[in-house]
Order: sequence, then structure tokens, then C-alpha cells
Amino acid sequence: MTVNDIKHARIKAWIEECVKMCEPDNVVVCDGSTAEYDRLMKKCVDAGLATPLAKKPNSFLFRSLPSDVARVESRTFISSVKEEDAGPTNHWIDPKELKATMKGLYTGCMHGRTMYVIPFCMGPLGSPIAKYGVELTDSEYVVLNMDIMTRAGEKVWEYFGTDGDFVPCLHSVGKPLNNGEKDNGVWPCADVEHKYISHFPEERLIWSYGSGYGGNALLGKKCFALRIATVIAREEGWLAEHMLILKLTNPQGEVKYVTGAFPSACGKTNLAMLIPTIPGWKVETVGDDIAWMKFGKDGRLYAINPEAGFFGVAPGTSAQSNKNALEAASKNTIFTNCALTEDGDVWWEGIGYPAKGKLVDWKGNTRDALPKDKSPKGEEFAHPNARFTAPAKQCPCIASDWESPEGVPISAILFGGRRPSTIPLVHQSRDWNHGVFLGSIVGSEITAASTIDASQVGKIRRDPFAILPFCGYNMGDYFQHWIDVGAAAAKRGKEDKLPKIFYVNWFRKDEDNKDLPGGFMWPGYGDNSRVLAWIFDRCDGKDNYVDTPIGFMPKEGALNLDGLDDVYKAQIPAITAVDKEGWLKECKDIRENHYPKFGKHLPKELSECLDDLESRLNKA
Ligand code: SAT
Ligand code: MN
Repeated sequence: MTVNDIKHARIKAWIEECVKMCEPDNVVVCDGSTAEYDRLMKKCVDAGLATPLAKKPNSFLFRSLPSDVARVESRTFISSVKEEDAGPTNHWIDPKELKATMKGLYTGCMHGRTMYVIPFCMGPLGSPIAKYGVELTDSEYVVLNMDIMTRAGEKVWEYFGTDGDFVPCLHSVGKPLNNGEKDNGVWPCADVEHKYISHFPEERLIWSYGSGYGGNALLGKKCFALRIATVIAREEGWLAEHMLILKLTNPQGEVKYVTGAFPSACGKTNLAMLIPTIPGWKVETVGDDIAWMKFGKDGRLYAINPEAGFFGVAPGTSAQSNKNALEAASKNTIFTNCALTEDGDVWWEGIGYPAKGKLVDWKGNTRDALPKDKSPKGEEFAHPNARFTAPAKQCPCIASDWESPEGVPISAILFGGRRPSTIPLVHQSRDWNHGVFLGSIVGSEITAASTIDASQVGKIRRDPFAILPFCGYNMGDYFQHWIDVGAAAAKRGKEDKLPKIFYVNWFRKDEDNKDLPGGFMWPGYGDNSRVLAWIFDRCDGKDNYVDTPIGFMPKEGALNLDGLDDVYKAQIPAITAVDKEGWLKECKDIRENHYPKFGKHLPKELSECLDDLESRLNKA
């Protein structure tokens, strides 16, 4: 099929306009077939950009350039007409100015390259919650990844019809090849100052230039499914969230679905694929990164995973931390910036075993492997943001209904962060608005490992709803949208159908206790199922809680601790208590350093929650 065969006039016209601007050598409309995948992968291998892995069937390793290894927040723009609509936490450039700059960059940017047209669907095909897009890209790597991460190709056209809604997504690596020049095995991208990851929310348009990596380039993910989708969701009265979706089954065979938002490095993918340590319980995965949630006729909130694959962080993924993810990425997988072993496998720090012999590191240098599975900072064999792109259907714990078009009904929403002090193992919000308050204060403590600025260590880096870098409009208005969603449900008389909201913290620390590995007071991983089980019962209204100044917490004996190591059992009183002094300090930090950022956009309901929390603590 060629561009001329496209029945949707607006899509066709938009492609023609982009072709004129970018001047590719060829235009290919992707069909999403295996033959096409194999052909494009071979092109990458022949160009020296990809290495086939002898140890993993149909799997390949790519190495990017050190200047293109992650999202670039400083080059990510919400280009709304009014600056105020982008809000205090997004970068903004006037759309006219940004478009003029980017048109300059896009002009002739695809010389020597092919423009691929990728029609794609975010969500199960035909789902009433799904949305459609078309990505134009000059990167084969992007086509291959989009093939895994979305439903892409010929099968999608029928859902566009001749005039259906679509989000136009234009992408270029920003490296034209003039006069027969070749990539010569070097990852193509532009210098950092020429990278632009731009969103035009009023037009629901995405323009990305200069990066080939992850969320900068696979535009269905953070750009569409979060930044543009948050804008659409607000207008249409639903929720587009940076959340995992898991299916929880109790020993009686009863099922509940849970979503959860956690800042990066909190084990979100691990939680989505958890293997419970308590007998009879089962966790299955619906999604590991993004949830789109809409109200059903019954007043419940239904979630779909808009993605079809996992773009997971490789380092730290081991048989102990996430066996299911390893299995998902055991074949038909694209690895990026992992290390390569002599026998044709991938390796990364935290994989659970040392590598043997020599390794080719992510920069392409051959070095002797270390006798352990850790490396000094800066000398890693795999880049700390090395990734695997794996089809979700390969995950052994994928839920049978993960592609249910109507979505799965959500009973509970979790928030969490890395908080070595103050925040208990689990507490439940009193009501919806208090839950929104909990989402708004999400954050992780800054450690020496996460900053180069020693004065920041110990402070809380707030990442409300874990969506700060992914919200396409003013974060204050985003909080208001969550408040409004609850109010609308109440107005419909369906308040009791809203999901219950919980704050969890797997990361409490007691550095002085040498019996605790890493000082962590809770073992985490599979033992988090103990907390999920309490939450499950809470959703059924069981009398398993005590009312405290901060919300509802497990009453004594309500957490299933069977088989938990004694050293952790001894921590339970401390991690399930209210730390009054710590929480008063928390309130002060929110009042002085967090909420003022949102100015008049901060909903009054959230200030009221803060006042209420403080007065309850003072009375306690
Ligand atoms: O590169 S992505 O944006 O897809 C992943 C991430 O940074 O969370
Ligand atoms: Mn994410």
C-alpha cells in the first residue's frame, strides 16, 4: 500500500505535507507484518546498528550514542497557546515560535532516509477506550519498537475510517544523510540543543526531532498515551495515568484489579509482575506503565493498558526481582544499551550473576567482565537506563483479560515513593479527595545516588501522581480534574463505586539495624503481596483497619505475616505506626515547598485536606 491508497483524506494530506517538508528519499506505509519486521531488522543489522543475539531467539541488541540514552526533560515542551496552560512544571515555548524553529530543522531532514508511515492504535483494537495515531519516522529502530509497543500496521486502517480522529506524530532522528553518506553503524541523532520533544495540546499534535531513544521517539508512549491523552482525558472526563494495572486473585478465586502510580526506580514493573509469597494469592499483569480509565455505565472506573509491550529498564532485573520480566524478554525482544557477552547474550548490572570472560559494553568497548554483577558508577557495562522492548503477550503472568476491550474494573488505586522515613507501609485515604491529596504529595527522598548536589540529599523530590514529566497541561488543573472526577461520580450517586485510594511505602529504612539487608525494614518484592491482600479486603469493607490521624491503617493482626522472616516481623510495629513528628514536618514541607508551586491553580480541596491532616495530627 502507498500513501495514495490511504482513504482518510486528512491523514493523507498531513503525510503529503510532511513529505514535502522532510524530503525523504522514499515513503513506506508500514503493514505491521512479520516479513516487514524481519526486513527492517536485517537493514539495521546490515547497517551495523543491531547485533543478533545467539542466545535469545529473534532478539537483537542496539547501542545508542551517549548523548541519546534517555528522555530529555529539558528539551520536552508543552507548547500550548497560553503559557499558563502548560503550568509551572512544564517547559513552554510559544507554538508559533516553536513551529518556526522546528520547521527549519525538519526541512530536508530525511535526505538519504526512508519515511515510514506507522498507523497505530493505543489500546485493544476496537476498544471504546482506545485511541488512534499515525507516526511518521525516519528510524527503522522506531518502527521495530512501535511494532512491539503498539498495535500497528494494516489492521489499524479500518478503525480510522475516512475521517476518524487521529493524533499526528512526526518524528525524525535529525540526521540527514547527504551525498550518499551512511550511518556506518553509528546511532543517528542530533545534538542535545537541537532535540525537541514537542506537544501542541490544542491541536493534539506531536513533533519530535533529534532523538531516537525511547519515549522521545516511540511517540505512542509518553507523548501520546500520557501528555496528549491527559489533555484529551480532561476534556472528555476520564483519566490517562502513569500507572501499572494488576489483577489480584485471592485464595477463594475472587478477583480485583488495582492500578498504581510510582515515581521511577520504585519497582513499578516488578510490582505489576509480582510473585506472591502468601499461599493461594495470584498477581497477574494487565499493564506495567500506563492506564487509561473511563467510567462504565455501572459507575465503576474501567482501565485499559494502551500499550502492547513493555519498554522495561534492564539493569536490576533478575530472577529474584522479576522472573516474569526476564521470561517476557527471552525471545522476540529488542535490547538497547545492554552489554553483550561472548556467547551472544545480553548482560546488565543487577542481572543476578557475574558475566564470564569479555563483555562489549554499551559504548561498544570490549572489556574484562567483573567477578560480580555490580560496577562502579560511570563504569557500567550496561547503561543504567538500558532497556528491553518485549511483547506483553510473552509475559508468563499476563492476565487472560489484559486485552479486554471494555477494560477491567478498578477497585483500588495505589500511590507510593521511596520514603526511608515517615510514610508507613500502607494507609488508606478517608475519601476520594483525601486520596487525591495523597497522589499530589507522591515523591521520593533524594539520595546521594540520585543527585550530584549534596545540599539536596534528604529532601523530598515530589512527583505528584508520578506524572510530573508526563502531564500535558497545568499540574494544578490536573489535581482539579481528579477532584472533579470524584465530584461527578458523587453527583451521579456513584461515589461508593469509586476505587479506594492507598499510599504504600516499601522503602522504610533503619540504617542502624545491621540485620536488615540494605537497612530496609520491609523485604518488598513478593512480600508486597501481604499488603495487596490487606488492600483487597479493605475494598470489600472488611473490619481490618484502625482509624488514625493520617487515614485507615492495618489493625493489629490484620496483615498476613505467615512465613515472614522474624527480622521483618519485628519491624511491623514501627512501619505500621503514625510518626506524628515526621508527618507534621511533612505537612510543613508540603505547605512551604510543594503546594505554593501551583499558585491559584491548586484546588482548595487539597489545601483543606492538608489543614485537616495537620489538625488531626495536632489533636493526636
Ligand atoms: O523512555 S521512556 O519515556 O519511554 C521511559 C521512561 O523514561 O519512563
Ligand atoms: Mn513510565
